[in-house]
Amino acid sequence: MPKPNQTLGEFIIENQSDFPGSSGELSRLINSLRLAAKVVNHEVNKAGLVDIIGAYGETNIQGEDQQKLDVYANNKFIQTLTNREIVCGIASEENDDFIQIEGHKGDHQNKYVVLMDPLDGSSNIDVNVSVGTIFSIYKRVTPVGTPVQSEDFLQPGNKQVAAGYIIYGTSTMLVYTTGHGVNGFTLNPALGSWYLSHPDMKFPEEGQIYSINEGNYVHFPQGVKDYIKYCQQEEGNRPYTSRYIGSMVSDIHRNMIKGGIFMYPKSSKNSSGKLRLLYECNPMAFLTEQAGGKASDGFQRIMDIQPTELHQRAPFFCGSRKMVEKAEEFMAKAETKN
Ligand code: P6P
Repeated sequence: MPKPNQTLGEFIIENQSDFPGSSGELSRLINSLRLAAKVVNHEVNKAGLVDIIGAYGETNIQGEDQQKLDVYANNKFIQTLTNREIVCGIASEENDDFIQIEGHKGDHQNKYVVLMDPLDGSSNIDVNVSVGTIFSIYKRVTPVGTPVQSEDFLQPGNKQVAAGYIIYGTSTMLVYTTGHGVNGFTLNPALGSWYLSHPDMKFPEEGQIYSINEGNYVHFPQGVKDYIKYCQQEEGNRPYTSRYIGSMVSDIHRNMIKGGIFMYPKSSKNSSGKLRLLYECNPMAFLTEQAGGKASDGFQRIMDIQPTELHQRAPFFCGSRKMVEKAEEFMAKAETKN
């Protein structure tokens, strides 16, 4: 049972038995992510000091080449995961192909693969809006040797062994699941320690917040338009409140705490939506379901989709179970009319 103010390290040790047969690798993997998160957090929180750290493409006062923060974050997570001898491969939004991690024995024996969006919403950094890192962890399918994309990376979301996000907001939090519920840890930057601030997080079954970029309204499918109108009608506990930050981790984190639905549907502009299935939709869906919520593409469970490409996109409806079910009703109704 989670203990309030427990440190992340204590929590991982106490719950090691949750991962039978992992002999500690998965715990070490979570540990390496929390280390990288601290380093990235420090850099993200300096982002406003462009004059000191220098904008991308320039050199900072130490004469170092300034990297874009998403490139910086990507490099930090890859470097940390590589050094820890736990993963045999990493796929990232920042890299066209996955990265093979040979391991010190040069035999690719490491058991896990990680897929990540190292800094989602990075365009918000310049306007001081919170951003996030999203990660998804699978056990490799091929027994040993160089990982194979189709086998080890293109796994459906229902095979994830762990997933989580780091949100760099008014405080920095690591929220993750290993299939045994969702727990949130807040970083105390003075001590560099993460404390269990949100034990056993649960998505409220119902909510009154809907999150979608209504600027795309004219491009949405009829079912989405009908659901948005439903949210705005004066009836019962409606109209709902519209809240859209434009940073998915922040929008879903808020909705998980307060109740709500986040939608990035397909449109006549984006035929499969904008969000990436493997390292944005699937990890957020795993967390959402573990917290009692629901995540679909408007019709089918997101985590049941069999991926065919590393960077493929998917329409995304995620949040309070009853709200997602209502949106799916509108999608189905509009579909039958077509
Ligand atoms: P739009 C950020 O770029 C992101 O990938 C998600 O974090 C966010 O929900 C979405 O795109 C915002 O996209 O088209 O509404 O600006």
